[in-house]
Amino acid sequence: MSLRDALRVPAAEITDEPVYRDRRRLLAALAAVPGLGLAGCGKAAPPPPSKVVVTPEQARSGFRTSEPLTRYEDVTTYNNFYEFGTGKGDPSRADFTLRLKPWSVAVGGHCAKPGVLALDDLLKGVTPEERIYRLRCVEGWSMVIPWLGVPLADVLKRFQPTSKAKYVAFTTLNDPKQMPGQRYPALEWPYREGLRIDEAMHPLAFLVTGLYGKPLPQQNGAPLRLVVPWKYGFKGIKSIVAITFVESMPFTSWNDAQSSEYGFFSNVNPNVDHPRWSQKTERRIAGTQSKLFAERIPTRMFNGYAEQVAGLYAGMNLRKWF
Ligand SMILES: Nc1nc2c(c(=O)[nH]1)N[C@H]1C(S)=C(S)[C@@H](COP(=O)(O)O)O[C@H]1N2
Ligand SMILES: [Mo]
Repeated sequence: MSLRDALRVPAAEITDEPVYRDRRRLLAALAAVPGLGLAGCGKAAPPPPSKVVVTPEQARSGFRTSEPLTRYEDVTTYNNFYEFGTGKGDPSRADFTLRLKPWSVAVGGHCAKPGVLALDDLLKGVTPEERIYRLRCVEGWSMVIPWLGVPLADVLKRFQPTSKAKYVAFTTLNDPKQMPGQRYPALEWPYREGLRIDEAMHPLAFLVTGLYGKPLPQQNGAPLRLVVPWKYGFKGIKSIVAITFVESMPFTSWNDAQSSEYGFFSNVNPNVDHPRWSQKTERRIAGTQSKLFAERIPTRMFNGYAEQVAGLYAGMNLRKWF
């Protein structure tokens, strides 16, 4: 059985060979956990499954969608990661300069149990999951990606944030030797992002260690990145080295670069255009659709996750707090 089959068979649908299939799924999940050394070494990635099977429960939670997946080859060659160049093809063409081991994450600020943890320890005991999320970039393209990772809340709770922790700030590695694009002032380095604490604790907020059952490639934010599926893609900060509980709205890179164009919240919203382009539609790069000519589809409020997240913003003017 191929990995692609393993990924498309939800546990509930398994009727034959249950042990074998479960093991394949587990291996795929574990491959994303650093330190376990189960990474698929250099083998070509599988093509996307033609149809992903999603249980009603998974659909209700937003954890999986049955929309056609974006091909592995597109997910890993059409990237935004300015630390490795500003062109879409730059990050995947870059040398492998990131030193992934050891990798540690400093968790601190307003919490009872701050610490600097090796990545393995940060994730220890938290069960890895596969989530199939839509990713909508503020530039107007989108993908559907099977991520591997853990709910952000499960990790954050262990540090026991205090009542002063109103926001969570995230920081990317700052080292021009490992990230050659940092020699150029494309953004103010290190890349920084942030969430309000209730957003960070939402079950859809995901800390990602892999995709398509394999460890995260450097260009997708190895070894640890954030994915917040109802927000524009730039909130999904890559190669995280620090997580800090803070009391006031933190500095975020794109908001600082151009606050009239990139808000702190950056929830996907087809009714609030970017000053220089419409956000009503998007080019969906998925299935057989190529990057250049992908079909335009309507953009959905909160990227289609309104049912799950609209409550976080009840009473807020989303034109003001864009
Ligand atoms: N550190 C860092 N994180 C980043 C970026 C970046 O340039 N640097 N780009 C962001 C943007 S604009 C998008 S759309 C997503 C793209 O993720 P992907 O390349 O895995 O699709 O990563 C986000 N995270
Ligand atoms: Mo983006």
